[in-house]
Amino acid sequence: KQQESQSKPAFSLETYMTQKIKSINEALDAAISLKDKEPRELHEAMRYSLLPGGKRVCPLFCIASCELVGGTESMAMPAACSCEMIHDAALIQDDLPCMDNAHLRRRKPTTHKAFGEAVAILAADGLLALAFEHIALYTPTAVPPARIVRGIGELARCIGAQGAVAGQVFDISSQRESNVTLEYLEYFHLHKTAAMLEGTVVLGAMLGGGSDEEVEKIRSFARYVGWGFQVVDDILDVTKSSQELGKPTGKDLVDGKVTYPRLMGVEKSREFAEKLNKLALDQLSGFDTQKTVPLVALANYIARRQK
Ligand code: GRG
Repeated sequence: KQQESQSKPAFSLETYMTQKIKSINEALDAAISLKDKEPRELHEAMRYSLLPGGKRVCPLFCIASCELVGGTESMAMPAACSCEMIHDAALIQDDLPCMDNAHLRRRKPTTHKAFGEAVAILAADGLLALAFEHIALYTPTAVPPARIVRGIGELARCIGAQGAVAGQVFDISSQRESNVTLEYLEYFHLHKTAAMLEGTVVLGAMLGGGSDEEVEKIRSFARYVGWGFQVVDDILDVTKSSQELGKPTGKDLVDGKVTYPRLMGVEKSREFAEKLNKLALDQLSGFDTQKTVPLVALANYIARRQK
């Protein structure tokens, strides 16, 4: 009995996410305060796109992977905020009239609808630059500078012209392509969606002091999770309305978009998402099982989410 009462309570993803998201939102709020900031409208637009409403998937994974390899939340928090800044910069651009032309995101007008196109583009530039400034200046001194430099390099590579930017280019071309194959979908989702998550977790693991072998396992884990995220996203697009999902609405270009359910049907897509989740979890098999609990729970949440 005494032993039972002393044993650790079961892990609750809900409690974990609530606590971490609260800290992440507070850190983001502080990172982008409006105090003494000019031009005012630009900073308001940056804040507008950054503040609450999103699932905070990138920051959660960044912190969890840092903790998996023995690091702490505070070591990863500035980097976690930076990953959210980059994610939100990409969302601003993705919603622009020249891309998806979305009117609503996170149940609010998209940034270009609220602030105009020019300010929205500049707010995305501002967020992207601030992201790198923020990791460089605010990562605690407990993290050796060499880890920070390596992590920044990885993150930049994953979101750049060999990563998320390439994925976005392929996404746009796929809307004009009549013969989109599964291989093509895999390529652009690994770049467009998975690369951002890859950069996020690799950065977290590097800051936490993960060995090269650990970092590579976590990288591989993130690629499967990110890929699965997109498969589930495609399934939810056909099974739920945009309103229910709080997803961007008013998109011009999605109608002709090739998705997993279009190519393999909803049931097979669900099986495929489960398979990717299993492959993701397999990558964590060499780690201490206790320490993998948050990442495993986050991966299951991505694979089984309803929004
Ligand atoms: C690196 C700034 C930058 C740009 C790269 C525009 C672009 C080029 C890439 C687009 C990448 C993109 C928008 C991918 C979609 C990623 C995705 C899964 C979005 C939905 O994310 P959720 O559901 O959104 O996590 P919330 O609102 O919860 O944060």
